[in-house]
Amino acid sequence: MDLKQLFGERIKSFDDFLRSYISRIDSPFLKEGIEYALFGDCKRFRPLLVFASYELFASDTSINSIKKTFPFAAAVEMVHTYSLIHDDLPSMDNADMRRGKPSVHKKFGEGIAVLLGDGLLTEAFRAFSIDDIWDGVSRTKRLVLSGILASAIGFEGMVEGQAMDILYGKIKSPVEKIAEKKTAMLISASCEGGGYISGGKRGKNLMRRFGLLLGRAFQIIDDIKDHLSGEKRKDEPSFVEVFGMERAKEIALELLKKGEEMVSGFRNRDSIMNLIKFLRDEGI
Ligand code: GRG
Repeated sequence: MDLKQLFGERIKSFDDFLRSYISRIDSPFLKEGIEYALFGDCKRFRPLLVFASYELFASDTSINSIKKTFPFAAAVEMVHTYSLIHDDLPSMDNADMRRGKPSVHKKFGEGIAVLLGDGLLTEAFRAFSIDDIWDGVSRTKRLVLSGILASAIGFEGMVEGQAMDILYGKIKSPVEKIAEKKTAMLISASCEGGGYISGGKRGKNLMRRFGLLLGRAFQIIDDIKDHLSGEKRKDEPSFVEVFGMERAKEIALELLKKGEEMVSGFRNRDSIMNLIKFLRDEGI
């Protein structure tokens, strides 16, 4: 399943927004790196989740209506990109390639890569306070949205998960917990925020739980793919290693099925169903 084919209009429109957003950033020394990191061979999976979650509770599902979520989706994508830049560093996962090209530290050096990650994380939160990029999302709602994102990625979320991952050689935390924090919480925040913009509290709560299911499945499927391609790092937590290939697949399928059941009663479910299907086809 090709996400670009399915969601081409959304991805293009979102990428235009992101380009225009970063064009306003006055940072002559880092500008090239910001663009390099944010664009490339990538899926925009988290932004697509924001849009699809918004759609579930929205009466108008046109691209114009979906644009309301672009600033939040951009914040999510900037956070995700920061996490990839830092994760690729030699002191973390030590990856040479990312998004179809040399990783950011390979291209610009480690110091600049650290700063680009720092800057993207900061910029993500600045976005919530820039009035003219938000259309019809109140400041109060933006405060809630920034809280959703912050709670998912800090010491109680992604950063803690990354610490558990790094320390796995010494302290074997449960793989379920690592996946939840390192991967699922940001995916869940994407769904929660999208659901909140159109569906208020109900959308927020339902999509947070939905996103956790999907996020856990995302990590298991990544473990399966890594295992099949032989790319697994030594001492890296892996569902395949802990549960075996067959059971890991079963767990991922069960999570996706539960997610499907949660949204199956919605009229505007096509996009979210397609994203679930995309994950299912990816690894299994
Ligand atoms: C450095 C604080 C810090 C955290 C790192 C990167 C990270 C947290 C965790 C990685 C979790 C994860 C999602 C692992 C799977 C690896 C993977 C496929 C990541 C890339 O996400 P995609 O596939 O990438 O959505 P694109 O480039 O399409 O956005």
